[in-house]
Amino acid sequence: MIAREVAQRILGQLPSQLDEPGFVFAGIGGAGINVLKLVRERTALRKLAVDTDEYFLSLCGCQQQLDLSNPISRGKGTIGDVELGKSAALLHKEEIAESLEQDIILLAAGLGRGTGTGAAPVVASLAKEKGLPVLAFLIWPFKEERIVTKARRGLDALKPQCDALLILDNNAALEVDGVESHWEAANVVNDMMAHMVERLVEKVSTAFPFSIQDEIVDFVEELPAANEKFPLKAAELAIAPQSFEPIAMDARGLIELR
Ligand SMILES: Nc1nc2c(ncn2[C@@H]2O[C@H](COP(=O)(O)OP(=O)(O)OP(=O)(O)O)[C@@H](O)[C@H]2O)c(=O)[nH]1
Ligand SMILES: [Mg+2]
Repeated sequence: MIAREVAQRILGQLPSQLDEPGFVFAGIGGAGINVLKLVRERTALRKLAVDTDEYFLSLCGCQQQLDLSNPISRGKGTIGDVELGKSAALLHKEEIAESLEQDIILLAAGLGRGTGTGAAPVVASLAKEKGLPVLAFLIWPFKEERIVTKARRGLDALKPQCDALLILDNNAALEVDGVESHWEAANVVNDMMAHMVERLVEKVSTAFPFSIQDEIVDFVEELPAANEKFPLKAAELAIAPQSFEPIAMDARGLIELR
């Protein structure tokens, strides 16, 4: 049911005359870019790395980069300041909008610090202004970071700008067998998210134009299975704020969102 709704929302926004849908995958901030780096090159999408951290961007190896650092963070990232992340993105609105020349926009960001949390809603809203479907792949922070309030606010800002949101929880990854550190948990999440992005793009691109709706439905329905394979406890999918209805992939790990 939800899967079909996601598919319809996305399809409803694609132009009727389309050869094959093109994807942009924007990794925003450190976590988003780490996921972006893992998506295999043969995946049919255009990668875009967006950050306020000049040094991190210079190391990411991504061909297309948007450096939001000037003048606001002077190259150094926002050090957790969400308002700074937002202002940096607003100051680079035109460049961001120009870089979103595709049919479907995928975003990845970690919530709770400055750049991903502040800039992702701006990127999503610019895509929406162009009438493009936006799917956000988000990472929920570790409890120990004590940034849940900021993460939640970021999520609230993003929800109205996205057609679908999928959240993977770093805390859940800590409980995966064999994971012994926060670093390893973060990597489990990154791998799983990169895999999901690849899978979605592959499915939609191969099916087009015949059964794109079925493929998106399939992708959403497949998530619990993917979750079993990568035994994360919480992954959620939500559609639009009005009908925000998290699906618990595993009830034990459901993130409290309200
Ligand atoms: N799974 C995973 N989580 C990460 C990773 N890096 C950071 N995080 C999480 O994502 C949250 C946001 O961190 P970053 O993406 O580094 O922050 P940012 O958006 O670059 O913001 P600033 O550096 O403050 O400007 C963190 O609080 C972590 O919980 C990563 O590689 N993998
Ligand atoms: Mg950063």
